[in-house]
Amino acid sequence: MDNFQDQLYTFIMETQSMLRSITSGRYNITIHWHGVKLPGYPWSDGPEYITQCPIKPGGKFRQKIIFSTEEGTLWWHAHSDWSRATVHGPIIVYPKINGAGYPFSKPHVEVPIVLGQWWKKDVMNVLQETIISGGDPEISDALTINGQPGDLYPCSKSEIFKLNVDQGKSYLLRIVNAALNNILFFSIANHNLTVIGIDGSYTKPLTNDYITIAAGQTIDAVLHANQDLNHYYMASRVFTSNPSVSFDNTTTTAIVQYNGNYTRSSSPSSPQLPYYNDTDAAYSFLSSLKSLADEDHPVRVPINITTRIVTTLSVNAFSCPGNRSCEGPNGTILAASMNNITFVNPSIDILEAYYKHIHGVFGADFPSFPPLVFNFTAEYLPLILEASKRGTKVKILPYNSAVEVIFQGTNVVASIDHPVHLHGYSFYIVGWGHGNFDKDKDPQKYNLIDPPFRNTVTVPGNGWTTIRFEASNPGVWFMHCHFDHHLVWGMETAFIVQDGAGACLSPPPSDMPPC
Ligand SMILES: [Cu+2]
Repeated sequence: MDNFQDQLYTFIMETQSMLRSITSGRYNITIHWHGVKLPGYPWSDGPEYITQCPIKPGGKFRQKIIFSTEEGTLWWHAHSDWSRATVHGPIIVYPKINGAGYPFSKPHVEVPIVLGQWWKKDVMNVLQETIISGGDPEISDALTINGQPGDLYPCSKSEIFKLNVDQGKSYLLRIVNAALNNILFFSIANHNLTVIGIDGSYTKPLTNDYITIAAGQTIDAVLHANQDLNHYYMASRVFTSNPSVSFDNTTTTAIVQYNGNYTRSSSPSSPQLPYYNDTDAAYSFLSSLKSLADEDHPVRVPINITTRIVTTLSVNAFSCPGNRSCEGPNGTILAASMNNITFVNPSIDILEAYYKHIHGVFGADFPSFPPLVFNFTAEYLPLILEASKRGTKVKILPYNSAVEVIFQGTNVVASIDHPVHLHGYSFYIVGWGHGNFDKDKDPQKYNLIDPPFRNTVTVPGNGWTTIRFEASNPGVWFMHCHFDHHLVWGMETAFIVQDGAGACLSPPPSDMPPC
């Protein structure tokens, strides 16, 4: 599998590409094109048991990747087990050749910056141990920048990633958070970053001395090499609103090194990263991001909502199966849910079952409202709330529905931030807040003018977020927490968007991997 890592695909907007995945590893695999909308063609989307069955070792599968409105940095990654820890890389979509071009002065150089997470152990064993123990996953041994942990860990000094820059030039950093279960702060000593795009969509320029980027998200940011000739650290570490849940508390570094003849300081200066539980720093950055919203990049927020879904995001706990004690709280086995449904993978993929009208694979009754209403963010909650219901439930959306989803984080078992990713769409993030969503007061503060347009949204621990999108892309589209342990625990569902006038689900290719 290692030969996939960090392969870079670049695309011009509105092209279609064919890529053939041939596995030579020991594990099943699927590949997801994160943020690519694949209009009417979920067959290439990748999540195992949602839109395809996995490619078995030695198997082949040709994926057609259809681009539409994406522009900027996206990424691709494995979407089976935890193989995306190493099987991933950036996707760069350039503006159309005769189109509007970049909505900012074109940087001199562009550089992918892929943030990752690394275990000394085979990550597949970490997954197996997590499933068997029922507890939190073993924390990673390192965070990485472009595959290297950097100077603050043993063994990385000679191979630390170095970005050599010319004074006076600008560098477009195409930043991907490929970590399995972290939200990260990232910063460069003595330099600001000017964010110009997120998740393959342009933003109003936002200059800051750090960024917050959740697992699954991408950020395009311009670095101006406008400081004294020297060398400077770039660094990244975890943000978590709940440090009582164990996390990798290390810091990864790389170096920005100015070209020229000069005497360097003995060691590079370090950036001031926000503290790991600095919730204000994390969310003030995220809520400062606005869509560009100009003539060439119009904003179309759905206004007259036809489908409203309120869903909780919870960590859950079941009693340990068999006569043993699991490593979850009080000997339980940890799980997770949306609207109290802990998602169970079906034996054949949902897309095939939907397309071929095979019954008994999934239920279409994902609740539109939390089945149990309580004070979701109360400090103490009765233990009886910890158990969820297992099921394979999806939500059917009529074509062109104007959809609003309100995610409500809960304090069941433990509150934590959840980066929720929707396949097949980007959505407008119209509002967010700490505590319980207030259906009367909070919508009055929605941003319907220039909200950020993303494919992955960070829902605050013990907080809420509202997204809106128009269901104009027929198919089966997965929605899940992008922390891979929460995904394994069941924090997911899928939308089935029905066909409509002029937009239909395409037939499958002939080489879909068999179940
Ligand atoms: Cu989560």
